[in-house]
Amino acid sequence: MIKKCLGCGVSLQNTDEDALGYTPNLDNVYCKRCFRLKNYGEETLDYVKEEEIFKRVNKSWGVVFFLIDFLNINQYTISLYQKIRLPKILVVSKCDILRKEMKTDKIKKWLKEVYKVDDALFISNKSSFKSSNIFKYLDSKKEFRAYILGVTNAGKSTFINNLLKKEGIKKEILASKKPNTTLDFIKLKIQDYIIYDTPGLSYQNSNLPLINKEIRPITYQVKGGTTLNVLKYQFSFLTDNSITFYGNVEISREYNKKDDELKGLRVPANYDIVIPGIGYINVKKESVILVNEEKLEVRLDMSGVDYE
Ligand SMILES: Nc1nc2c(ncn2[C@@H]2O[C@H](COP(=O)(O)OP(=O)(O)OP(=O)(O)O)[C@@H](O)[C@H]2O)c(=O)[nH]1
Ligand SMILES: [Mg+2]
Repeated sequence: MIKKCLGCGVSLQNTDEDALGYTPNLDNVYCKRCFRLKNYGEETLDYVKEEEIFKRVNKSWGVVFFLIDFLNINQYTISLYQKIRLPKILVVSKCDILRKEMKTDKIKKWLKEVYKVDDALFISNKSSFKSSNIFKYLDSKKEFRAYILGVTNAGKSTFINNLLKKEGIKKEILASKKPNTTLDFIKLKIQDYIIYDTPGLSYQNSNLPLINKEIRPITYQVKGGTTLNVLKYQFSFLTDNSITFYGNVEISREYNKKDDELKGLRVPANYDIVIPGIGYINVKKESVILVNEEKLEVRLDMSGVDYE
């Protein structure tokens, strides 16, 4: 039987030092890349193409749990979720980052209203959200096979490691703050269930900040003529507004910045401008905002959904 690296899931080999899965000694549990990532935090640029992941999952059977952390819920990641043809459920991961007012039933309603997602589970690898809910869900569907899919760094491998730990199984898949840690499907038996860890799906522009802290929204009263810079994204306000940024990167302000390349983005009152992989900006007043990216998603914010 071919032995697989417990870190990334790739078949171990001792012949090609430059290829994936290389280890000088086939008795090792981790390949050289995972050993270096685990011990020295050294990352590589390898990743698995999303078509390969979908092809493999879609011709299989079982239930797909699709993990996305709250700040990464957007049109793009939901479109990935929609590509799955197996029975599936969206799982909002890292729920310890949610603020108290971001209640799960509120998020569920908003997911339904904005993204037409009917149901969701909520988990965290760091707080009391129950991971065993996935077993209950599998039982309700009379299934015992599950694929844990999702965006890179959503916490898939950490989630599976927690399940293994709870069962007293002494195995640990590699989890890290670097993107694309897992590089192949990893099959695990937990109780009577078969659980697959899978490689993360990526945004085209990787190199995004790790999301792991409680969301701390920052509100700005912006004057017309203000530009906000969020990493490579620029937002120039023509008129006064009140905005709140939800994300975990530094943002800077400039005044009367000249840039002819910007395009106008119409934003209704109480809508969000989504910044892929980073978070979103909630805009209080209807306005046209000049941005340096085409086709940014604008969506109804959570306060806009009718909660009884
Ligand atoms: N705050 C918080 N951080 C988490 C949680 N789960 C995982 N993390 C962190 O998120 C990072 C990514 O975790 P992984 O488990 O490697 O994520 P993954 O989805 O397997 O990533 P890929 O294999 O690259 O697709 C690590 O730094 C984890 O410590 C969680 O529930 N809450
Ligand atoms: Mg992983």
